[in-house]
Amino acid sequence: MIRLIALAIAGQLTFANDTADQKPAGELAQSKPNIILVLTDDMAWGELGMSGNPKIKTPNIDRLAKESLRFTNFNVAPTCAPSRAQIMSGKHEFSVGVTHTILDRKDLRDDITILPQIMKQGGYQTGMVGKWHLSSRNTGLTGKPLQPHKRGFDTAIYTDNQLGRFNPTLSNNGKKVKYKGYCGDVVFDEGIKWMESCSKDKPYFAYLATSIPHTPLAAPQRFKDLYAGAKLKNNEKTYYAMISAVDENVGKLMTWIASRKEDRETILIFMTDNGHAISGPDGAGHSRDGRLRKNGLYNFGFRGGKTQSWRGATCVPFLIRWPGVTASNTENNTLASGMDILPTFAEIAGVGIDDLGGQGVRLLPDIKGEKSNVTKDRLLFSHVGRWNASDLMETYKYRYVAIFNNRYRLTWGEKGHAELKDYLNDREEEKDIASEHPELVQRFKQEYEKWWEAAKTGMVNDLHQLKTGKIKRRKGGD
Ligand SMILES: [Ca+2]
Repeated sequence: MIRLIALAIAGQLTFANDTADQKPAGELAQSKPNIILVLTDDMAWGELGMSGNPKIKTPNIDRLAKESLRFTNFNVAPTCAPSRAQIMSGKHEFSVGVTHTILDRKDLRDDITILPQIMKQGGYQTGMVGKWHLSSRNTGLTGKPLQPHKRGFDTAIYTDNQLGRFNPTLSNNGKKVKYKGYCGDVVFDEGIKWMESCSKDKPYFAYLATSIPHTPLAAPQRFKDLYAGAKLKNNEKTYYAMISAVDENVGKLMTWIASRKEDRETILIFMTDNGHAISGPDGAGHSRDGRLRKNGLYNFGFRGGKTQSWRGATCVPFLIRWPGVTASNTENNTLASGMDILPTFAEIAGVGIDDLGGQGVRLLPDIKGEKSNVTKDRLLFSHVGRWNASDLMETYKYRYVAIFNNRYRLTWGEKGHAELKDYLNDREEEKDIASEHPELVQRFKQEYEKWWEAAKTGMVNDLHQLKTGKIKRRKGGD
């Protein structure tokens, strides 16, 4: 449901007013739109000026937000590779083998059809630039390739994880190429170059995945200068400078889109891959129970950050601007997920897909302002994964876990008992109301038990390690 309201959360935006440019749904099919999906790494709602952050400078993303439909309850996984697995598969990351950001456990299982392959089926030209993080090994467990240019992207200019901050060397369809400049600029510049190289006879899908503002922290001086006088620590200034660098590139992209003369519309989506971080919750100022310390970075009032279980771990910006379809400066509070991107894009591309087993849901009705496909009883499951080794997964079953519907969230922290929060009315998830809703707690727990047993069957990389006895221990990761 679209609510035409002022952005009360920031108190800075004007009332939404233009629904007049919405097209009848039938016209959508006449010309498939281009799709540009911008994904940033490790920034959340709190890192936007429009969210009331008094220090950060993001004028272009703020402008895009005003021109967009904003999903206010859009949830991804609490870390990098798992969120990318959701986007690429339409399923929970555990169902497709991704239980960590390192080792073989970030390998997106090779026996499934992924997003760019679906877009190609729909006649799209497909390109990506940036951080892939779903393995660049030659083959997965069934012998199929894992690199993005062999999994549906016509062009993939990428690294498996972090891009070098300046003059990064990237794989261009498997060939190492050194690019000049700041990594944030490279992602957008090469993305624009690729889009300019596309035929106008067919739509394109461009996936631009920055690896910033994740650590290591580094930004061009002119962005650091924006924060010279700010009351922030040096690493925080650089973190915000990296976000301002992304912001400038988003502005550049918007200008480029406006300059194009094309018959088809271009959808622009901006989203992020996990909650609050530089690049973990500690760096942003959260304690292990998710509470923000007094000197922590602004987090939009949410509890928790990256790798944790509270809302600040998973609820991220999702802005979509589709001229003629989305009403500008509007909000949608549907309980949405990164898993929903694949079925939604498939519908836009006119591609029928296999049943996703009740995981990703088509959001096109929400985007068009029609009755949502997302049912009121939808439950989402968040689990940080990251067990030290595959043989320990059961001992991590209740560590940084959340089960949530569109109002209540049952969470486990690092250790301890479950707490139930009415997160819609208790933004900071302070009050445990489990004792007031024992039936709800019981139901959520039962659903979680079922979900966990089913999810384990999809953890192919962990299962393979257990079967072969080649248990790899964690050495680090992000
Ligand atoms: Ca991330």
